[in-house]
Amino acid sequence: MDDFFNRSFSDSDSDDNPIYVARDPRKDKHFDRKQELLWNCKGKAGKVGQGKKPLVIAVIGPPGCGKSSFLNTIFAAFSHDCWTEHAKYGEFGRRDKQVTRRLKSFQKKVYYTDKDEYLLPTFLDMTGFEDENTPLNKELLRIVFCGKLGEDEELNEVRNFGELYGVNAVREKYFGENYFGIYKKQDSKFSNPFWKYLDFSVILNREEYLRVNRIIVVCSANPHQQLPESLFEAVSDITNRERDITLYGVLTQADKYKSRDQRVLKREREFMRALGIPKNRFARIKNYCPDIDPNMTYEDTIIPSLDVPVLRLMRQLLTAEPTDQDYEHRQTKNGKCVPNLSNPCVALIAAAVIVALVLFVLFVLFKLCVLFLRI
Ligand SMILES: Nc1nc2c(ncn2[C@@H]2O[C@H](COP(=O)(O)OP(=O)(O)OP(=O)(O)O)[C@@H](O)[C@H]2O)c(=O)[nH]1
Ligand SMILES: [Mg+2]
Repeated sequence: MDDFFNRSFSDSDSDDNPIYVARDPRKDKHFDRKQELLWNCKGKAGKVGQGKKPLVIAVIGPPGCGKSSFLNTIFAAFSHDCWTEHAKYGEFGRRDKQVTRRLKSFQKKVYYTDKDEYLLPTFLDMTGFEDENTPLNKELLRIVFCGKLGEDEELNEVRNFGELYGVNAVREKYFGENYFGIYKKQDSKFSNPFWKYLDFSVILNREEYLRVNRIIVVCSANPHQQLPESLFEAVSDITNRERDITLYGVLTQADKYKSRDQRVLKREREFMRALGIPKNRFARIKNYCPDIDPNMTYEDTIIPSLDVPVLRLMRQLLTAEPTDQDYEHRQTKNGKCVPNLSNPCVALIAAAVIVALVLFVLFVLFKLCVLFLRI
């Protein structure tokens, strides 16, 4: 097949850097830089057996800003062959419904095809957050960051629950230590009044699913859209006060504006200021999307020029932090990875094994004594 360059780019507004889509990505001038950054990322992520766990990265932001598209762009950046729609994306607002409604996690094995032992992160995609700094919205953020929302669960259901029973009920349901209780369902499916009284749901203290280590806040670069500053306030509040999580920021739809567009530059500054993040934790990016390449050639290839800014951000994001602890393992002085006995669970198992061994030795001694006494 011809290896010509498909000179396709956004027909909207303007673009000072047209996106070239090469059928053979090795012919793209950004190809070598992409490979270099990929190695940097893998080096930072580390390998299995080094006392680390894969990071959990949550991608959050207002509805329809390009969160799922951004995740697919990250996966393409980690790939050598082509873009794939792992996270479902689409046009927001058709039926006033968000495209992503349930929490979806993407582990390395889902998006990465190489057979190596690098600890590439697990990413979380979810529904967009409302632009509110209310106690309920903060509680929803806390639930996500502390890993209390499980796979395929809907954040909007938690919101509805909170609106019905109040924020304290949400807190108790998701964080209540040793809290076991029942609450009466409002929407009982039984018409018989007797059964209605028995239709309760049990509230249990929730297991931790995927505790978040890093957050990427995504927003559109569109300068005509209001920045969700109340949401940013709530996010900063929770990450500073409740948990020590590092925030990163991404503005999508960079393809629609000139890189020196003053309105977008102003938005960038306001975005970073509102989130309290420095420039090295920020990226303005172009997602893989039909606006970039209407023929969607990227279903058969990758576009290194889109991957490079994403991998630069990933390299920063994968840099180890003191809070990235693996509670199940620790590293010895000579670099070995051994179970961490300060973890209550591992300590309990270790104690049980020791007790079993002692009992076994006592039993053998007892048997030997009996044998000697008989002789
Ligand atoms: N031109 C352009 N369009 C984009 C970009 N990123 C996303 N889009 C488009 O924006 C629309 C929404 O993208 P999604 O990725 O579904 O957004 P989302 O934030 O996941 O949406 P919800 O899950 O509904 O909250 C889609 O039509 C995308 O093609 C981008 O960088 N440039
Ligand atoms: Mg989505």
